[in-house]
Amino acid sequence: MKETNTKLGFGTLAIHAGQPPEPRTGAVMTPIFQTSTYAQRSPGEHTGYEYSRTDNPTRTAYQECLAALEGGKYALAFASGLAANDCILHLLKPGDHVVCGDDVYGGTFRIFDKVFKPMGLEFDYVDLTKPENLDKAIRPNTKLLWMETPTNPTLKLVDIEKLAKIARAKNVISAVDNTFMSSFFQKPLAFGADLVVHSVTKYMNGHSDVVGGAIIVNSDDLYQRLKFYQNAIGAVPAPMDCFLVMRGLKTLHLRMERHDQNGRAIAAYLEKHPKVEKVIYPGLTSHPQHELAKKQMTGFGGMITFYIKGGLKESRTFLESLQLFTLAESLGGVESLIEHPAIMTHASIPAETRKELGIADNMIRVSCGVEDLVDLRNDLDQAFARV
Ligand code: P1T
Repeated sequence: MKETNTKLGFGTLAIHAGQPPEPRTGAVMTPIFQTSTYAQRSPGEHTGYEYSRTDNPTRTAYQECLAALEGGKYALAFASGLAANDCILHLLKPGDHVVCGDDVYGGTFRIFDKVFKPMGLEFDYVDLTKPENLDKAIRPNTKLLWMETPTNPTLKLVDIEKLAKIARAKNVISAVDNTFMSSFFQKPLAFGADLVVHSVTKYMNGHSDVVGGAIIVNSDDLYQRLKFYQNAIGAVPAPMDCFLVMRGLKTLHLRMERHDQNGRAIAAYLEKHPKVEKVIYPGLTSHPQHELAKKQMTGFGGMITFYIKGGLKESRTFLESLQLFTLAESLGGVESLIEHPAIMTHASIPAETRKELGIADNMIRVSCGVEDLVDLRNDLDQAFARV
């Protein structure tokens, strides 16, 4: 494909967007331009590339692919999901106010609370499942609305369209962390959000071998400001990591379909299991926002949170007994992962807040991989039998 035609289907874009054959050699795969700098003909006369913190051809191709998949005009890539968050927060200045959902990844809360709050930014954590709470929380100095949907780890949803509309009417920039759905199952820009942010470490790369982040944006002005910070702060991904995530993206549509199939089946299995107290999965009719899930997502994905009957002892025995599911932080890889949010991913959330949100000792978070369903179910069966 010579130029990216965004009318093409998702799978076609995933494989081709930003990646025409390399013009000199015809190499079908985008080369890893492992260079920090670029020769200039005369001072200031160059090919468009000067220094790899500012731009690198492998990153350019990867960013074009990210933008096409999210249905956005521009994408910016970062060395981690949190580096992408950091870049967005630099749009604000001391005294500005942020409204954030009350359940977000522990590291997102930590960068807000421990890095930007001491620098003079103000934060309110609000239950955004009720859009009227946003109306109440917006103040004259509110500049940013931060949504994560589904949330990590309680899988609550927020109505992106309604919230982005409220924010826009008050000149508040709206950002959606789309990590759990990936660009395949949810398109926040189409619902009116200004910014989409991803930890590409998860589904987008999908192979648990890269840490990375991305921002996708339509507005020329926001893009220019964010691009300035991307270069000025410098938390950019290495060319090799750009190549790896771009390779991962080529199968995003195929992987997400299987994550979704396994997610639905395992959620249904858990819901019937006598040793399970409760299951949270947007695809179950028992999820309080199942209708919203059907409206703004085109699949339900592979993330499931459940409460095992009992407490920490039962959780530990279950987690230690699994053979196929790996007990590890992170999610969204081809291999199934499982973890204990209270002790692992959400330890940086204050204990009292964890309690309010239901991040209890018997809560377990599952990232269903793309293995054979029967093997995953057998593994869960044998681990439950030991509890
Ligand atoms: O780990 P990093 O690439 O910096 O991304 C941070 C991040 C941002 N947003 C969401 C929704 C996330 O889940 C994460 C990272 N989360 C985990 C490592 C985890 O196990 O939940």
